[in-house]
Amino acid sequence: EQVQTASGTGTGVFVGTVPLTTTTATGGYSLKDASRGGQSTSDLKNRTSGSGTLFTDTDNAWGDGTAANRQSAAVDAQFGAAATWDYYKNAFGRNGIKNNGVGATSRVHYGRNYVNAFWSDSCFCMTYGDGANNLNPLTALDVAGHEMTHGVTSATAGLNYSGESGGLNEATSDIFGTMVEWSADLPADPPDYLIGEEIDINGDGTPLRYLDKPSKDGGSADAWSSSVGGLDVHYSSGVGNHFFYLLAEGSGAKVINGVGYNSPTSNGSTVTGIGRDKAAAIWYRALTVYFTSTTNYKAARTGTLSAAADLYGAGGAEYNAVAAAWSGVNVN
Ligand code: ASN
Ligand code: ZN
Ligand code: CA
Repeated sequence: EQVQTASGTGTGVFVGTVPLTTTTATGGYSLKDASRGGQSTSDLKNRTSGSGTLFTDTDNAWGDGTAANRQSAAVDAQFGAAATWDYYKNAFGRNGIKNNGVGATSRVHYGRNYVNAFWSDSCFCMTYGDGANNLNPLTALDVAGHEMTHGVTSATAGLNYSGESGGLNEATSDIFGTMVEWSADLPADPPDYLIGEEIDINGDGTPLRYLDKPSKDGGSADAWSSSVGGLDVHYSSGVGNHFFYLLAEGSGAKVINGVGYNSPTSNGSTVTGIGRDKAAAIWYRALTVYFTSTTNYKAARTGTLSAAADLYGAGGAEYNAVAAAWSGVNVN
């Protein structure tokens, strides 16, 4: 049977109005993207298991921007999966999470009042709760990129999800979730170095995490210490997130897209950034060539230096910036 792709439009809770590649189905369309490995989104209908029901629509105009419309969160999830697919393809030539052309599925409306989202290797899927009051879904673009990147990490370095390797696993998801947001560059979600700022999970406008100064979340580490491996992986990730911000943007204060950042180094040194695209390329090469399941922060320094040497030359400006950024988070 021939798959007929169609050009739809969706209005998500967070992504605004965006194009969606869909599939013609009996009586209309299904939310499945044959141009990106068959990625699709299904409705769990507040259950916590099963593959849910594939979203369908009669006119190929999906969602209305409100969380009360069941399709709106699905638009966010489906667009997030597409943007993440496109980021890995365009930046690194990676053809899906496993680099085999196969797309992942997304499930929305998991349980009730569930304030989280997660990746699962076993279903090769991302799952999103509807958050507080069941009307605040966790489907922001950086979160979609974060969750899907857990699949990439699992398919490559396989960083164990505890101790320092767990912090590196989480940082990898925050770094590429951020890169997905920058690559999509949506008017409805201007890119930044914050995670989950669109969700307002704390009810006071603050994001889940800050890459420039991770301790602003009240728990994350700004720099390495011998106790960092004992923290929750969403806090030990701060060392890697702060390294990435310093490498991309440099130390000190600046305003980007109207958001103020201030990123002091732990040793008082000044770091000059090399830009986020080069910083991401170095992290991606380290993840896919040098990191293993047991890589710790000291080994991440070595691996990213090797990656920088491969890509830009040993002893060049990029290589030296990697060394300086790690020293700026006390990884020596
Ligand atoms: N949203 C969380 C994450 O992806 C779920 C978890 O704790 N693993 O990190
Ligand atoms: Zn995560
Ligand atoms: Ca963000």
